[in-house]
Amino acid sequence: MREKTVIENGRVRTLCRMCDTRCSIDVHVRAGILTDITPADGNPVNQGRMCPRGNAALDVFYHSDRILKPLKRQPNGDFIEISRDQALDEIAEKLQKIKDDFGARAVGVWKGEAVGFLQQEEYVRRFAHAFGTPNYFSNDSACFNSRFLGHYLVAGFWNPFPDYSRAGLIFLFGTNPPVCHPPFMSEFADAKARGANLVVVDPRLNPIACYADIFAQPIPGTDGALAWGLIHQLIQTGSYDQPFVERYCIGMEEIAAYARKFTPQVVEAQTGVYADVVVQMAELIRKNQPWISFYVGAGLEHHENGVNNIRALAILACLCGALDIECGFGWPETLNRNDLTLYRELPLDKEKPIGADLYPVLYHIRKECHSMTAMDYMLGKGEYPLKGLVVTGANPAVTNPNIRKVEKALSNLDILVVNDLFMTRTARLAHYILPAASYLERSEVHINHKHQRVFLTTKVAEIPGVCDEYRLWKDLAWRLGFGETYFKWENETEVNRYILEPSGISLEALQARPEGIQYKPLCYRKYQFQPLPTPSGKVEFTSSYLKNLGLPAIPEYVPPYHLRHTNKDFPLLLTTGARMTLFYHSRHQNIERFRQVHPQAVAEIHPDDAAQLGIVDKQQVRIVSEIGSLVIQAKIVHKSELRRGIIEVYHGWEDWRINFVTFDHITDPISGFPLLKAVPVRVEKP
Ligand SMILES: Nc1nc2c(c(=O)[nH]1)N[C@H]1C(S)=C(S)[C@@H](COP(=O)(O)OP(=O)(O)OC[C@H]3O[C@@H](n4cnc5c(=O)[nH]c(N)nc54)[C@H](O)[C@@H]3O)O[C@H]1N2
Ligand SMILES: Nc1nc2c(c(=O)[nH]1)N[C@H]1C(S)=C(S)[C@@H](COP(=O)(O)OP(=O)(O)OC[C@H]3O[C@@H](n4cnc5c(=O)[nH]c(N)nc54)[C@H](O)[C@@H]3O)O[C@H]1N2
Ligand code: SF4
Ligand SMILES: [Mo]
Repeated sequence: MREKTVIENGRVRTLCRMCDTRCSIDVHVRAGILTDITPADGNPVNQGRMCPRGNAALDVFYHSDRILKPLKRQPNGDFIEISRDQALDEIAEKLQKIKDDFGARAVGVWKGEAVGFLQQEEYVRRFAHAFGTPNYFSNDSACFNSRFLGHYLVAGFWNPFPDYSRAGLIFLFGTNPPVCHPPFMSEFADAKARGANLVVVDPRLNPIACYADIFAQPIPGTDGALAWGLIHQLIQTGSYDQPFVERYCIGMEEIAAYARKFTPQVVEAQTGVYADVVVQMAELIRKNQPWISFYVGAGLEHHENGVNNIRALAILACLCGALDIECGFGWPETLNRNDLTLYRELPLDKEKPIGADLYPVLYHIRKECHSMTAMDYMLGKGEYPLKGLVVTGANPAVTNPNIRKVEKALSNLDILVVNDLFMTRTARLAHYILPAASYLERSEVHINHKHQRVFLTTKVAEIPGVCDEYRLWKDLAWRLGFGETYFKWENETEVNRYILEPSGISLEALQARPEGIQYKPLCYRKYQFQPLPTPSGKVEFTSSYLKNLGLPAIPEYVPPYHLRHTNKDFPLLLTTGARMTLFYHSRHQNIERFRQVHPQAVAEIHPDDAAQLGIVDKQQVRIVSEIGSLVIQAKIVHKSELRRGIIEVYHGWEDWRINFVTFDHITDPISGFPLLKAVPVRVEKP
């Protein structure tokens, strides 16, 4: 590898993009070699700190397994190196042929978590529409969209990062901040130091639960019943923010009537959380309102009733008056910038975006096609065929549910192109693999809505032959004949300049301020002087938009699949994906020093379940669901660490893929999210 660093010696300040938190870091360069990464000051996001994954960017950058040349699969399955020009020429030719034979919509594009969410995502969406296909897929079909929709349907927005430091009560549902969002921890500490209370609701004892005033371990998928129970308590005791509700909310009567049946006893029967604990939680809410940060994590999303459970919690936050306050359910103001997508210029709604008929809310609001339905289209079972796919920064052959089907579907494509750094499970199925640039090799605009700051990352180094995300889409677009019109910028710097144009912040100003620029002062309770961005302009406890689509207007609680369909063949519940500090989904298992800490996958099992099954610690067990099975090592945890009856397995292992066991056919009717956190299973001795 002959990397070229932007400076010969010194430090380059940029943002870490090893996760979406985006902490400020310094990358150290000595004699043209990247030698270290250290945390940098000046950015309120990380306040001079960094997590252990921060400097693993160098392990990735210099990894000996990195793909540095385009690869083409041969008929015998082997890959050979080819030139970038040959690869792009052949890819473009094949995509064009599919377009000519089957129409542009027979090609799809897929963006994963690794590349990011602003221009990185917009390049992909732009390319799709310029080519003529509406079929944009992403990891967001199983991440974040349910949380976004749950809040958006109530208030018209969602900001994923509340300012916990100013809360009197922090209420966490299904989230594990010390592992997933380490910078939240200093805010928790600040709030705790001022006497704030903490409530954690999670079937698994995650590290944050150790600091909680109340820790409740509900039956997975039942959080909606708890939310309604708390709503009922607030209404019954008259302790909600009545002036706020009267002035700014619609649907109070309907929710008051619906909430009535969720007495603490009913909540206990449904969720397993004791009735007196429900009353205690309500008391903490009453005592601290409106200064409450409610935060919902992925733990609530991966259920087939996720959006409505999250909606019920969003309503609870509004009843407390926690809407758009300093620590609450924030209404972010965005940067006035140019958007790269072409939804306005080239709308393709009539082209039948995949999944838009099944999950219209997902498509209307998120402009996202449904990745699980795409598998059927690839297998020739859709309304039209999906024949070609270009994937960047994703590893769906590990991270999507029902991967036996995913592998079959991807293998059925006429062309699969994967842009990645490594030979992943997904890349192995590709016809062409393109070497991707890591974030250290890119310069991109990032926005943090919580702090209303815009940042520009600095490209630190370049590897000959390895191209950034913009070059990938640009080079394909020019070969396909729409480069001149839609990908005219010379390079990503010119794109960055274009994105920033309307903002009044120049590229040069941002370059000079790597710690970011606040584009607008934070302003709260904006609903007092402008309508909310919902159809009615008010907080919507009832949604006529959903009603018109034939969905319940209020977030009715539907017990989870496993309670509605008890099956004695599958008496346990598999919950997947509780994150680990050192791994990021399917990433970093190839970093030796991380792998030493986590040498292999384990299935966490409650000791009483293990005893009943006659299983001992470290024994191999087979986890079996309706659709698949996986042999994995058992790890018997302490009885307080898991609710009884639950098996927990991490989802990102390349060699122990739990998504063989998870379903893609039980989905949330609003977001289309798969059931990944309460899958009925049994455990056998293999
Ligand atoms: N180190 C690391 N950090 C990450 C990631 C990573 O892979 N590694 N991934 C990033 C991404 S993309 C995401 S989306 C976020 C996710 O981050 P979080 O939103 O914090 O989600 P998880 O870590 O998956 O934590 C989910 C918790 O929900 C619990 N849970 C499961 N089912 C239920 C339920 O029905 N109800 C309740 N109340 N709890 C439940 C689980 O036991 C688990 O502790 O993390 C991000 N941060
Ligand atoms: N069972 C189960 N499944 C889940 C979840 C769960 O909790 N349980 N969580 C879901 C969630 S929340 C998410 S976000 C998804 C994530 O799923 P994916 O989007 O598939 O994310 P990763 O597995 O991290 O795959 C990222 C790929 O990008 C590559 N990569 C790394 N850096 C770069 C880069 O800079 N550029 C490019 N082009 N490629 C890069 C990596 O090598 C890796 O192969 O998984 C989902 N799947
Ligand atoms: S939390 Fe860790 S991985 Fe995420 S941006 Fe910060 S240092 Fe990087
Ligand atoms: Mo995610």
